[in-house]
Amino acid sequence: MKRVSLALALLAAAAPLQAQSLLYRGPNLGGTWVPDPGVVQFNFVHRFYVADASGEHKVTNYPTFTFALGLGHDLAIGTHYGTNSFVVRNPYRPNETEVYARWRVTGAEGKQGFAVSFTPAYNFAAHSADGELGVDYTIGRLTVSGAARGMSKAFGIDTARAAFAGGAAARLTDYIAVSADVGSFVSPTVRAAWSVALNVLIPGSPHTFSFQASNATTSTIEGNSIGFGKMLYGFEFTIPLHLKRFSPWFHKAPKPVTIGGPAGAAIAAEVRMSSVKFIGDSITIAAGQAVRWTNADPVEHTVTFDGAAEPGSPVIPPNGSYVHRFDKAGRYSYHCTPHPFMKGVVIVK
Ligand SMILES: [Cu+2]
Repeated sequence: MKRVSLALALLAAAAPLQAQSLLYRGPNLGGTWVPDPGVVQFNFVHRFYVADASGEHKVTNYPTFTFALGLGHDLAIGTHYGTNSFVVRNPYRPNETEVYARWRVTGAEGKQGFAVSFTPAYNFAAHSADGELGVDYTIGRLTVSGAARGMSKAFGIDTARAAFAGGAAARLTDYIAVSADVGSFVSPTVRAAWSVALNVLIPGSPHTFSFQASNATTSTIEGNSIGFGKMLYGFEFTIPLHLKRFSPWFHKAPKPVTIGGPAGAAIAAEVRMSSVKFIGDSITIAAGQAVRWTNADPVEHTVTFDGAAEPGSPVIPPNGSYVHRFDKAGRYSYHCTPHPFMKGVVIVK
């Protein structure tokens, strides 16, 4: 039983900090991911090739921006915007916008077993109603994915078409994965799309990053199904934005909290952290007295002593304060870890 709970704890630790990780899907698969409620997911795919025929090494770029908002109940709405698309060529429309909704019927990212989602979409460049049924199966460190896609007017041509895609992502460690996929139209008149990637979870952050090679120019349902004549290199970066983080814009200052503060210490001096400065940057107290730092800024600060003279504070949130008692005479210089240019000194006599 103990062993089982330890294994479960390890599994939980291995899961990424936030949903929507490149460690669980191939570059050209929409996957089954849905952002957590109140989270805006911003993903940025950037691919390019270098034309050296003219000797000028011209770089041509193929970016796709993804924005998706988690609505709760495994629902999301989102958009893909590709600014150099080859999906609609006649008449040529380089800018491709797709809006979509997604409903994850079952499963969750990183959870063992099946995950299934439906993604109805509309492609404004092609004037096409598109859709994808995505299925993932995760077993241990491997996730296998498949997608069935339908389009009412793919490429802006008045013919309904279907495409299929499949791929896999293998997590070599908790932080590194390799993935690959291929997508093709049924009875294809166009080139199939493929991709391979090396994916990393950036430690201590909710971000994932991939280095990739592919022949697809955009990350829409249509773009993920059609290859381009050239091999493109590039990357994807995933950024979850918690809307809660922006609440200070709309609400009063958060409740005051005090960190540290040994019982019975007489507070002999106050230091305000304001405008990214320590106001009262040099103070003198007697041994056994305490100093209180109060954060009047909307960002987090720390009181970190140089050369580890004293333990120092954890992160002090906006409106938070930190109390520290100095028992020995000396000169204690300190700074803020996120803002090393914030400096101060406590002189204890
Ligand atoms: Cu600071």
